[in-house]
Amino acid sequence: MVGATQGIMVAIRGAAAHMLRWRTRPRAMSTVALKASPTIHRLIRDHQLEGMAMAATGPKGTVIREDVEAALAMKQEADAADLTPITIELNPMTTHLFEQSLMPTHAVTNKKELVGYFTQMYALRRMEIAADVLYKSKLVKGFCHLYDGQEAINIGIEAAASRKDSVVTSYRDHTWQVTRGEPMKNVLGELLGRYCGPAKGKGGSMHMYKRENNFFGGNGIVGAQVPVGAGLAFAHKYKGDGGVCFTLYGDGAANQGQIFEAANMAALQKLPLIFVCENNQYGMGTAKGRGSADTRYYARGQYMPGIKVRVRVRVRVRVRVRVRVRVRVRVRVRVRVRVRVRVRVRVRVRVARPVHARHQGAPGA
Ligand SMILES: Cc1ncc(C[n+]2csc(CCOP(=O)(O)OP(=O)(O)O)c2C)c(N)n1
Ligand SMILES: [Mg+2]
Repeated sequence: MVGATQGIMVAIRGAAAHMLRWRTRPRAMSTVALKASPTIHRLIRDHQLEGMAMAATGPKGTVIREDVEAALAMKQEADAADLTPITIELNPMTTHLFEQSLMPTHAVTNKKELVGYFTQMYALRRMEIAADVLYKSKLVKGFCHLYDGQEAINIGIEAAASRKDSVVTSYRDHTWQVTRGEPMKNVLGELLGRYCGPAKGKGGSMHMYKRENNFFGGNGIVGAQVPVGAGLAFAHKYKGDGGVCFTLYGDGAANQGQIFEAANMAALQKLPLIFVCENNQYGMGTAKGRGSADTRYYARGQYMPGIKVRVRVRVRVRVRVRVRVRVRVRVRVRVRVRVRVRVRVRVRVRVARPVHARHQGAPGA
């Protein structure tokens, strides 16, 4: 049993390390297979052409300088194509107390940026799936709250924010720890109670934290992070460092009294605070309509401007956050997450033969 457990852990660690490569270093493929002199190998490495198909026009099929230069030209051409601007039309935004004319109608991006976002979201999804597997293997002690399906909120906000802006969130904090600079293997290590984790393995799933990059956790008490966010925003204003605070909470938490208290203080003191209500339609199995008298979360706090964002298109999150940063007003962003669950049920029907048939043999037997 111990052997099996260790085996699973080694496999997960290996998977995490593999997934991590997008953050730590570009994928380097061996150039040893190429027949070339050490100088040419160095040239290939310097131009980051490892793994790229390349002609070998030198003597005895060796790669020579001209081949490397041709490959470099091809790469530069492809890179330039990846930077061609792509314009995405945005649906009209639903807003509350917000100057409609300030709302952008389109976003400009490019292939490189989009692929980058997708790669990050995909890696985060894989990490959450690994955490899920660990949890279901009973290797994670305590709680384990996943963020799969909501990665776009994380990547969208991070695309518009900088590390000088602070973030505080609920217990769905694994991916935030990664985007704030923690290697994935440490996040998974924290779940497994390992010393490499951000809380030295003593905090577990809900207690990620990275002070040096302005990530203030990971909070297990529903809604408790919102007043903390108001405090962080106050610190930004007091220090005059130009930072803003993103405080994230769920649709279930949105009905808590402390959210309204924090909103009142933030509005009174004009704090650089963005309330992000992540509406995944449920609070512990209770549908939003059964828990909230008003489900227009972006319009809560009648004195605060708000924008409703559908995060299926990540660019929208970035655009809206950028709008907020530009106009320097407090904004309540309501993020609606659409979760699709596909359940496959396999039903096996067995029809027992009637008793008399069993005794007498099947017809024709
Ligand atoms: C003060 C407090 N009350 C109750 C709970 C138990 N609890 C854990 S998660 C949860 C639901 C929260 O729903 P929501 O805010 O929508 O977040 P989601 O889990 O959907 O991201 C509740 C009630 C808690 N952790 N803290
Ligand atoms: Mg919810």
